[in-house]
Amino acid sequence: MALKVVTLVGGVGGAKLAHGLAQILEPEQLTIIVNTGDDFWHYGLRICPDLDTVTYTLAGLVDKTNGWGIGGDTRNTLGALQRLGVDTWFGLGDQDMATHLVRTEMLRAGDSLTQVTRHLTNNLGIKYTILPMTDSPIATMIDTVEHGELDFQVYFVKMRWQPTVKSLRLKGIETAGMSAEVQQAIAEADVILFGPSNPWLSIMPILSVPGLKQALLDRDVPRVAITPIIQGVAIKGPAAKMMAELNYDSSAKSIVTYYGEVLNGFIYDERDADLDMSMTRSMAFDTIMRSDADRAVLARKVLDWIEKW
Ligand code: FO1
Repeated sequence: MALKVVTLVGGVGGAKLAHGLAQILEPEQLTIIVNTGDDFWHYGLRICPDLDTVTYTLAGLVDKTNGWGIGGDTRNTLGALQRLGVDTWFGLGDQDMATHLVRTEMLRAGDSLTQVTRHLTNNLGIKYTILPMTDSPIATMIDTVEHGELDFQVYFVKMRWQPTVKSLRLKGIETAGMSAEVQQAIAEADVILFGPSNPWLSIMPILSVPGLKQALLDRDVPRVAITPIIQGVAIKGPAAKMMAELNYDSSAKSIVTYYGEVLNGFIYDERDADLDMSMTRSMAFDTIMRSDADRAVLARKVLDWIEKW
């Protein structure tokens, strides 16, 4: 029987790993569960940045420089909004806007985010299953020293993650639940991979969906994270800065500490070969994914290592 892999991811880094896995696995072997804590309403549209980043990456549409949005997209609509006096701090492209229009219309008509995501991915020719972590609307809120509590995208994009983080809260999580699709994917997984995404901003929201962490713990299978931190630095985004603010050492080791029992294996970067990782089953690889080929190579190495357990 073919190996079934579930990967938990946020945006850009996680999308790269998902793309690597998609290059080496058949569609029925891979399910990608995506953070939706970054989702928000903007200009009357429902925007799901991490779902879209994963979708555009797998569809080969993503803007390769930013890692999000659609390559070659224009911003005429934002220009027109600006002319009408609107503050256009969130960079929505014209083609990207089509995704949000379709999603918003379908949600308003009563479809679930899981159904909407299937519709979008099917139409973009993606054969792999991309699932939102939950169908309930969740909002990651960031409590900051300078500005009090901020909506995620205000903190992340408008303020360029400069405010000092005190704590995080997931609005709506108490009443959220796992979809049948997420439950089934986890129940059938032979391997669970935590993408090289920000553990606090991207993976913690997924693990906080009621019942989800326990569903993972119930699976006696490899549950392996890939480090988003190399030599104390985040490949992209605020992970290292946030770790310092939340009183963690900005080291790959702190990622293992943070995840705790939900992991039983860890991939760190070979540039961190001097770290003592003896507290968990671990392996060092080159985890930087510069090219499409790098993604497949890393995915292959991770699965080969796991198969030898
Ligand atoms: N990130 C930015 O830094 N600036 C933007 O203007 C921006 C726009 C944007 C539009 C659509 C989309 O799907 C993602 C977008 N992102 C932008 C990325 C996104 O906000 C973050 O990378 C994630 O939420 C964090 O994973």
